[in-house]
Amino acid sequence: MALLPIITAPDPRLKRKSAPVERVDAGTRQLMDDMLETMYAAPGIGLAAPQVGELKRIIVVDIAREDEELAPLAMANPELLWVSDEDAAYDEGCLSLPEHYAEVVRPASIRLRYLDRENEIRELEADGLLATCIQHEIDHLDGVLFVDHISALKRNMILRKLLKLKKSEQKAEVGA
Ligand code: GNR
Ligand code: NI
Repeated sequence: MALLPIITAPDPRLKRKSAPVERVDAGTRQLMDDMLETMYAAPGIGLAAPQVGELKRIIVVDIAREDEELAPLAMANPELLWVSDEDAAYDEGCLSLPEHYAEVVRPASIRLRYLDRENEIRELEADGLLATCIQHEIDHLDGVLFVDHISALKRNMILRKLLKLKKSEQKAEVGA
């Protein structure tokens, strides 16, 4: 098990489209486990492989609260099969856009297909926070961040702040 560094915006790797996994092998399982460990440590309720620099279609999710048992989900090649006409709005955050939140509207319910940790094809129906989180993670696999769903004004405000933060951190590293 290993904690992986999480990439924050702006970073070109967060804008790329990730490649499908051919099959879930030992290496894929290791990455899934490391991503779960990294997600729990952050803490977060989801994590997509490109956020740790791996441009592969792999996501992990666990929306259980702290007082509930762990409910880890690890998926390769998640694919939406159906989305509801009904929408739901959630105040979303992202480990790659630290400390910024905005209301995002998405389909309220979804049905998806994916490969599980054992390389078995599975289907899942989700609504509520789980549906929101899975859609947020699949977006990452297509180079889309939650700020791409909000107004350009709010998006640019958040991205400008993160760019400033990154520049000041880089200066601090160099010791300037
Ligand atoms: O930890 C996270 N919380 C969250 C809250 C609302 C909607 C989506 C999320 S996902 C986020 C972790 C993350 O950045 N996953 O990519
Ligand atoms: Ni995210």
